Amino acid sequence: MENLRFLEPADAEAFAHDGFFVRRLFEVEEAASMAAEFETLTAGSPLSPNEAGNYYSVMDADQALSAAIQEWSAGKLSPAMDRVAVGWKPIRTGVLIKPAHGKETRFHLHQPITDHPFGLSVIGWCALRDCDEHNGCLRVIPGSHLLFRHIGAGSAIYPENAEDQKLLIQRHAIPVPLKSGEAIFFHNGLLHGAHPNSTGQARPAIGIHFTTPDQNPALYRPHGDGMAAFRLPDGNYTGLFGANRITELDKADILRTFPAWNPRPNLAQVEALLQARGPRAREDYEPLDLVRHLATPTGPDATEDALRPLAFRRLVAKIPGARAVYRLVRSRPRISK
Ligand SMILES: O=C(O)CCC(=O)C(=O)O
Repeated sequence: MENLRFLEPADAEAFAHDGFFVRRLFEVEEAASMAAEFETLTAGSPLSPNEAGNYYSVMDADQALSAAIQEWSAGKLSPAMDRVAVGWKPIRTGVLIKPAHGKETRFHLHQPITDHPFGLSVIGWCALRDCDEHNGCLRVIPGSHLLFRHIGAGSAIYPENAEDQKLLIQRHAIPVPLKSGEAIFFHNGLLHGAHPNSTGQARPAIGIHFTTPDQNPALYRPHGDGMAAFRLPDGNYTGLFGANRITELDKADILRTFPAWNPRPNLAQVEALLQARGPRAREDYEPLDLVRHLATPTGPDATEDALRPLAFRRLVAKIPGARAVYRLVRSRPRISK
């Protein structure tokens, strides 16, 4: 896994297969004292809710506050991270608080955060109070980190069709309840969201986004018909989401441009790929090409039927030379009789 390595083999295995794992990062007492320290740090400075208004975060409009939170959280997380992985490089850290009675965080997929959009990047999200489905724990779709060649501006959810999304979430999403001090580590490309907080107490969490040492922070924005990766004005994310910062990005800071890949998969395609757990999407590999032929199935056995051709292709792909023969056959013009 490039030059970032999780110390526990079981963590590395779960991360590769499902796109996440859970492990204890802080003792319960440490987590409680961090939650208290954070309250003191931010006392008298109201945090800004995120765009959806459902949690407060380091993406605070007040840049001085955002920088202070980032520094504080980095100081807490760096020593703890060394117990989980080697070869990690922090890109940003922060605190995510879902207020009492905060709404759900809708499922989404992050855009890349570095100049290597298909390089490894990971989020560590550590509960500073026990959390479950009642007070806003995260929920994820295991295996979804492999599927999408997603760069798009902001976050997205695939499939885009609302009915398909509902079914995908019903069938495949799992909650990730955590005890105070435990953390989920998940791939930046994993579909995830958070339950609402239906309690009267805020749900605090501390978070870190980290990558391999060769990557540097970048911001992706639309550019012409595609997307561009921009170098960050100060070389980091602090305060970037505060008022007006994004408009300061300059064309001179474009690191690279990319096509606007817009996969628009349907439910059958997403489910087939989830089941197949093939290699991860990357610049020169679009997993959806394997399942373009699948239409959203209807009827009780339809999903099984839809999966059959994919299972056959995967079997054939294991036979040496079969890919080349397959390509040759496919490339010959069809002659109608
Ligand atoms: O902390 C939360 O409730 C949601 C966090 C999340 O979805 C994110 O950081 O992308």
